[in-house]
Amino acid sequence: MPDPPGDKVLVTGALGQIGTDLVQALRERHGSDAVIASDIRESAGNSSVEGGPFVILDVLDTDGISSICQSEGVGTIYHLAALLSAVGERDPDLCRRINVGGTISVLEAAKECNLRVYSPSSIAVFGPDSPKHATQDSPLNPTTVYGETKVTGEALAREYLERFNVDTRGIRYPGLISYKAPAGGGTTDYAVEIFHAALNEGHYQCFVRPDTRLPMLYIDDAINATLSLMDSSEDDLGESRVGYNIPCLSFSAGELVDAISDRVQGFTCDFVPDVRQEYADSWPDSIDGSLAEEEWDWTPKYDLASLVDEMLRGISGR
Ligand code: NAD
Ligand code: AKB
Repeated sequence: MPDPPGDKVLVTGALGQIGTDLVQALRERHGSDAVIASDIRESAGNSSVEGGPFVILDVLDTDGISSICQSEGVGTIYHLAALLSAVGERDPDLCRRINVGGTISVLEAAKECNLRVYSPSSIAVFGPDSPKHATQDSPLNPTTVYGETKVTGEALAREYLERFNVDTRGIRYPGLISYKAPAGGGTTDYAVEIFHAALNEGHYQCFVRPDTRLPMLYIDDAINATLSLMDSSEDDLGESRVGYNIPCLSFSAGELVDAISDRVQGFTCDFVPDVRQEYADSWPDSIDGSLAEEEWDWTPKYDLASLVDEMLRGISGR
């Protein structure tokens, strides 16, 4: 294996919901110039990402990824470029091309340049045959194309680790809740949109039923878990390192509405389920993250009340 070209960090899909917060956190740790944000679209208006180097990069372009890593001295890629469930189910071929093809491109570049790779998975790897409280080893038979691409992503990461010794790691993120960037077209987007609607319009039309319960996490906890996994010694990580369940919250859309109503006077919500209800129903209500807790000692800080407080504070700029 050659030495990695350097110790800088490249983030793909950096303008998305997670990238916007992750790039900022990585720049606080490593310095602005050491973190190269990239996306397929222009960065205009994304102040978190604009505080340092940014390049246009299509994640399907393996040579482009290798060339940036070599010329800029990159040692680690955080691979966030993907299509999420709602957008992905509308165009399954494109979803497969970007999610699976993009992951292969990144892993090929990592093999060539000896890079470390963080590639997130999702609770969407589970399907209707998994228990409602899904464990690390519950069956992975998703009914969404998005979920299939995430199962394949974990398999690819495992293959590159075992066959080519590429240091690959990943977390099965639950629905993530943040305010710095809009949610990117997933089923759990209602849990983000609702806060903006509550403060701006006083009303939200929710696209899942009030009893829809899903695993969720506040973004600061998700970023913290990501950095904590990447900081862990390889010796501590077992076979699940490419797709850890992590400890997280579990609440229904109705409970979220109640928590917001307690804090935003006059807020109302009605429920008009659409096709995304089907995707949500195919996923677990909660997940068991005890393996992540045991292997790399991680637990979340935010509960539903503090998450709601932070979201309302962040959006209203208090
Ligand atoms: P997002 O949709 O907000 O952002 C994805 C970014 O990828 C976008 O900025 C988009 O422009 C970019 N992109 C799309 N096609 C590209 C291409 N060909 N080349 C380069 N960039 C491209 O997604 P996110 O919420 O930030 O999610 C990041 C990762 O985390 C994804 O793998 C997603 O599956 C996973 N994840 C997210 C959540 C969540 O709740 N946000 C939950 C589970 C897993
Ligand atoms: C989505 O809803 O598609 C994502 C996810 C849980 O993977 N937020």
